[in-house]
Amino acid sequence: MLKVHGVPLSPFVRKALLTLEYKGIDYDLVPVMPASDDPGFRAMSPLGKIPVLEHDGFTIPDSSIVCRYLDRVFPDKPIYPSYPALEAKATWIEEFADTKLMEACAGLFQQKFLFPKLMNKPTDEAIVDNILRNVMPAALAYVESITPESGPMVGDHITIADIAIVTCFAQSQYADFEVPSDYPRLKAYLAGAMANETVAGRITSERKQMGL
Ligand SMILES: N[C@@H](CCC(=O)N[C@@H](CS)C(=O)NCC(=O)O)C(=O)O
Repeated sequence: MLKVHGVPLSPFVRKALLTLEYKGIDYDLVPVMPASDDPGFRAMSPLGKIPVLEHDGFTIPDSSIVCRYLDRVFPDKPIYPSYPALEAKATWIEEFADTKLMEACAGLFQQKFLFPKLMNKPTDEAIVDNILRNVMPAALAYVESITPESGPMVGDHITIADIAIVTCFAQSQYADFEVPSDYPRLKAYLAGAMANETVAGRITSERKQMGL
């Protein structure tokens, strides 16, 4: 059985799980905390990051590499377009989501949910303020500018761009962050994306797994 090492509330683990579930591939989730110093985990993930994929004795870390590997090994319902310009666009959006958008969304999650609700640590309001004033608006403005009037982010079917964007906003939902109405295309896109069967199912499962 294919295994994913990580925890369900990690947005990068969620990216891999959404890919597996969208494609209908069975897997086991092996619980490992981020930055775990377990030697077996470090051998698979030298940077100490989750997720790690384990498949047929082969292991590989990093959600982007994992998702691309899964798309090659399980080509049904492809998530990387075959047309080069669309593939480049989808992987660029994945990169933007994994970096700038994630900084904003995961930062809010950490300060407003993880620390106060799961780790008994105080929220740093200065960090929250900086995210809301500076980091988030710039990220939202860019995503709004590339969001189509309707349909998926790139081309005519779900791609890694949708999966990478959705996992970010699934993260910021835990911090009760709502996209303001100044970003109407993104807001409409997210309403549809969050209602998608795979996405809604994943969020329900992770909440249940975490007892939330
Ligand atoms: N580029 C990596 C990022 C993964 C990542 O940052 N995972 C976080 C958890 S959400 C982690 O394991 N952090 C531990 C650390 O940075 O030490 C990917 O796409 O998988």
